[in-house]
Amino acid sequence: MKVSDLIVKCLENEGVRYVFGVPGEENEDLLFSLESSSIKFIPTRHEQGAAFMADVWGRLTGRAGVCLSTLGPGATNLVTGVADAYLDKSPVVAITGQAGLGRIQRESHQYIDAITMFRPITKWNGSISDPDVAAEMVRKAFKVAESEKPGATHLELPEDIAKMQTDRKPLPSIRVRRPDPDRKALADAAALIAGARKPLIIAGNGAIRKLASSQLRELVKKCHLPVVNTFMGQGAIADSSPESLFTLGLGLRDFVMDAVDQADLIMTVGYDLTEYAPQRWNPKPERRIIHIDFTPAEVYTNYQPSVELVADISATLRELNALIGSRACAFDPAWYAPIRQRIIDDVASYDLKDGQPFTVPGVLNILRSVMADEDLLISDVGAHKIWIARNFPVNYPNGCLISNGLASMGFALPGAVAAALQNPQRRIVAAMGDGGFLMNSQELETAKRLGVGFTVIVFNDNDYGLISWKQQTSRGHTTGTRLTNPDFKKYAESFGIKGYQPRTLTELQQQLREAIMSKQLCVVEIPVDQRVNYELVKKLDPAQRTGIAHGD
Ligand SMILES: Cc1ncc(C[n+]2csc(CCOP(=O)(O)OP(=O)(O)O)c2C)c(N)n1
Repeated sequence: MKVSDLIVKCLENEGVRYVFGVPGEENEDLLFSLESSSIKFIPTRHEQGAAFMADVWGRLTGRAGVCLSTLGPGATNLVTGVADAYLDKSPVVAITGQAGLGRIQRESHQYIDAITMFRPITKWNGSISDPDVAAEMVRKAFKVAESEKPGATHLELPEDIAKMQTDRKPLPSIRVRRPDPDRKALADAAALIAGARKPLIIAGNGAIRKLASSQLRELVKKCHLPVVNTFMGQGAIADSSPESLFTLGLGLRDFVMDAVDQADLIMTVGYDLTEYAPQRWNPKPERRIIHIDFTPAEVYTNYQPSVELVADISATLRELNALIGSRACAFDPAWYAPIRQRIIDDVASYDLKDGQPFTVPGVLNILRSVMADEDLLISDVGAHKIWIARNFPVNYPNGCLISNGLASMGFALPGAVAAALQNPQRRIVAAMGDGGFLMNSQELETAKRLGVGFTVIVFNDNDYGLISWKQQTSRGHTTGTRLTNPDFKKYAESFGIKGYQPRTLTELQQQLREAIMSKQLCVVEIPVDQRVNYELVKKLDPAQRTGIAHGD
């Protein structure tokens, strides 16, 4: 069999349904092999869009999303999306074409060393330099990408190898069971919890993978343990439940920090340091911490766990549930209930009033009332992301996706394409700033061509808003952030899709509802007032002059 045919057989064997990408001369054989397979090749308008689609497919399914590019410029265009999957722990297999083996030893048209380029942003990568190793390498790319913690892998396929013959077959894809937690560590953790006065859980990215959230919810309910989630842990427990203290992750001292400060024991569940550095919530390293994750804790002065439960998170929480049940451990919610109430009241205080300018948190309150729990909100990166993380209650694991490891603008719109393909019944809203929208708005054409439906919300402040927010707060003025924009309604219409431009509160409410309920591809441009950002700084910490978001 031809190598490119074998690779496609291997992809089918891995359960791949879509390959997102841009064609080129050097991936031609693979494209034609895909043509006669059960896998659909989705041409995108930029390789970055393809990588973000694969990234979101991976987040939602737990199975690797696949993106494809040609060599050189195709491969460099994939980089941001692949890096996003790598830092956000999403399983992705990126495949790039390459020049034939006969010309890569010398300076050569479009040739760059893609293996070296992808190495720091992948868990593993390699070039298929022999027809007989192709099947093995594809299996390895999927196994490594999908095993905890998931991430991106990369395969390079030189064009001459793609045409060669081999008699190898796809390797079976066998699910590997993850280890159970250690007995002694479990007992130590249970004893720490039983001896604590004010324990608190930080639920991170890992808490929404591999069914961990149902066990977490059980433990939390039984013991009335308060939970804060990171941006990417949204929905691990329902924000509607009395134990939720919403989101941790703002550079500012948000209300939730009162609970984190008071806690005498912190139990982290699937917490990724990439999202929010420990010194931000744990300035005193002596605090007791229980680390529950698929992998051991990073060595970090401000993160020195007393116990590490390194195993499958779901299995660990199940065991802990059983152990703690017999100790009848229940905490009094009185210490954190007022903090939760303060957060809820604060969110409600942003309800929009007639005649007032629109604000992101005000729009989010309308969105929350229109969207059902199981609907999906995908956030891009910017000031709106801070508000989405802080003010948009999530009751469903993966009910809100945020790129917060790499925190790359341009993620949401292509992400929504993949989410809509993955579940055409689901209502999906992709929210972004005017900056992020025009970074990848070309994928509207991909969505339109595919016939998928979702709502794009563009929060328009004619500005790289988050950067202005930071600059203004730290220096009193802004530079290099102002933008001008096209007419977004006409822009949407030029793609043959509906554009909305609400200008009054009634129009905003009606048009948002109409857009979301229609499940049609459309763009809603909402002008937003930035002053609410500066007011948040004053409200949370008038003395604080720097740091709105962590590392954006
Ligand atoms: C690809 C990329 N480039 C630059 C940045 C730095 N950055 C973070 S937020 C931001 C501004 C975002 O502006 P916009 O999309 O309009 O959203 P807003 O902040 O106005 O809500 C920038 C430039 C980034 N995170 N990702």
